[in-house]
Amino acid sequence: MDKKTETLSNDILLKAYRLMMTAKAMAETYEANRQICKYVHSTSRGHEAIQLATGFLLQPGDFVSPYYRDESMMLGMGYRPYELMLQLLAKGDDPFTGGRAYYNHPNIRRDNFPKIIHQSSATGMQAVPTTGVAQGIQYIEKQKLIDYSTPPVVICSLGDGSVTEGEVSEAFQFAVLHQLPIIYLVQDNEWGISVSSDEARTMDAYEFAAGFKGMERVRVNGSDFADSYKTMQYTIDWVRKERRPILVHAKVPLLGHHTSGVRKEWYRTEDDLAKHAIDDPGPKLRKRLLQKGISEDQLQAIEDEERAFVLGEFEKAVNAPEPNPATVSDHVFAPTPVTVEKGNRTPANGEKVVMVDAALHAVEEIMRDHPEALFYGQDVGGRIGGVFREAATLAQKY
Ligand SMILES: Cc1ncc(C[n+]2csc(CCOP(=O)(O)OP(=O)(O)O)c2C)c(N)n1
Ligand SMILES: [Mg+2]
Repeated sequence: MDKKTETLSNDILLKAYRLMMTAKAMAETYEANRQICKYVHSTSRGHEAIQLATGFLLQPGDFVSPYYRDESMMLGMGYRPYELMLQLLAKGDDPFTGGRAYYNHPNIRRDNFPKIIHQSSATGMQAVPTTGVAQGIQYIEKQKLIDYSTPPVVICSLGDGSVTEGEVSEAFQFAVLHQLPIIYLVQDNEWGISVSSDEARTMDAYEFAAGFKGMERVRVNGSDFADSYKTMQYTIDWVRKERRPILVHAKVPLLGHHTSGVRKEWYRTEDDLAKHAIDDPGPKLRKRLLQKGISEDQLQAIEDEERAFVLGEFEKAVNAPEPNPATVSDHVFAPTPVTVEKGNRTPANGEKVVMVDAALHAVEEIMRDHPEALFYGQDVGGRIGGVFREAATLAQKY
């Protein structure tokens, strides 16, 4: 796949550099305050370039499932460090989960921002529901339910370790079968906690994707901001136009600890740490900016400003109110309009119905009342509606 070749403006490179320094100052602040930052958290150190590029390019109508390491993607989308820190510290005003989930487990529907469905801590679990979002968008387009001025794209962010999970294969299979408008962004740091890539797999995600017919794929140096930006720009434009799936394989170093609780020194050698340090995206971009005529003083000022800004954000977050215990059960169940049984049970007179038929009738009621409903699963097909006839006639009717 060809990438765009035009050179990027100094403005965008400086914006990226500033946010890289923000992310670095955040990681350093968390590390220096481990007594306060006691809930487990990962930082984006090493992955900043590809994440910022992605965050900059997403549009408000798009959907994204960030990974737990994607704080720089959040900064790129426009979230303030303070907002992310509220979740880090489980504060009541955390805009994502009101203090209920770990750091960088966002879910939010905010005006003028890309939309984020609920995220889980089980690695790879985002693949199936996020692919479902792309399926929903395709359905909306086919049924002409919304006339999109900018056709939305969906991004599912994954680590290299998570791609070895069965759940991810299931999502890939579905995306190629239905040709869904989704980008699987794989950030490959060659580690899945303490398991190295050669212990876990014989191929990387780019090679693996070749087995899924109809999956486009592209490689990118995820530690180089310009390469990351041009590749993601090309990829996002391509999916907006083509409405087909693509996998982006971004090679990145892992500079921080796996999480605050899993220290790199436990299992990584000096050689490995030194090899990863060479690809730190910050110094790489700094060198490029100096070559482009930006002064050392200007870059130093950015670093100092971001450090001071992050310290201020942290102090504010530490002093933010704790969650109100009375709200603990809010949002556990959606309120239901059905609270009492009304109407007549069928069939009348206590006559019995085989269980599979009762299920079929219930599903049929849903499909009749909600034209937007989809029914799918193993052996749910149009021919006979499954060998137990649990979907009999539904394909023909709906
Ligand atoms: C299903 C599941 N298995 C195991 C874990 C524990 N775990 C958390 S992160 C992780 C490694 C994931 O590696 P990768 O996807 O490469 O992401 P990275 O942290 O390297 O960015 C594991 C095994 C988990 N959270 N969920
Ligand atoms: Mg990894």
